[in-house]
Amino acid sequence: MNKPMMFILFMSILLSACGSQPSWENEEIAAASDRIMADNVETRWTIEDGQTSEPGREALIRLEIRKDGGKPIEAFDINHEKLLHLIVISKDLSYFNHVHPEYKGNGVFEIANDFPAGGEYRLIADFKPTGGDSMTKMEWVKLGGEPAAPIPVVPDANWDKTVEGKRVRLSIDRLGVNEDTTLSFFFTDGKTGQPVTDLQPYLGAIGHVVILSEDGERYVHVHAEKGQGTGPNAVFETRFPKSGVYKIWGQFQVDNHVFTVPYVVNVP
Ligand SMILES: [Cu+2]
Repeated sequence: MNKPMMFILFMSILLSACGSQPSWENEEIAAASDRIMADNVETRWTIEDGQTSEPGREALIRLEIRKDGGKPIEAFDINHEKLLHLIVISKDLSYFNHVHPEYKGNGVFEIANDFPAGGEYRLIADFKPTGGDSMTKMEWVKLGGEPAAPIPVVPDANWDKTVEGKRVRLSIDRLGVNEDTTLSFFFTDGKTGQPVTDLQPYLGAIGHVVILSEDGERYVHVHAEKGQGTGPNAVFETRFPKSGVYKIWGQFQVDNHVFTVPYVVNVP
């Protein structure tokens, strides 16, 4: 081997040594920058109107989840027992549905939904790509057909509701902007007044609470406190981002049946 060849061989060994030594560091950096964050995720929503006659109409909701480069996100982690949680709310907040679309592969989720009328709906998806953050993506969609007459969103005079035979009283310890607060639901039997002590876990917690601002723009995150029993109390933690009117939907399960209790509150 001549001298220039020796030199090239030596340099290439040196370079490959330099290149290989910190490669685990490079991988870590790559992994960190590959971490899927909400800002790097795009969702494309489509609604395929069914052929059913009004007022009730079934339509297929399709959600494609992609990285901002356009590649589908393939893998999702189970979060609260499901790969994806979808909330469907009418523009006037009178209609609420919480469903779990089927994963079709290639970042596509689908579910048929029975909409009460045409018009605008807020779709809210909660999911966690594998190796990424938990995230929420929201979209307004418009369904063909005649919209229902809007029902005004009016703050409740009291937070004492009876739904499907259960009396549910809500108390909120601090109702202010950007304050950590707790929502406590207290359950009694609507007829006997006896405390309800047989709440069943729903999606891995004592219940599920959704909060949306009156204009549909702010979806407020709520967490059930850990280690709760089976009633008569269910406690959740949250924080309201801005003053205004919000609707709260509490979902609970008794006798393998989920019921939804709505409240409207004004955050001063
Ligand atoms: Cu869900």
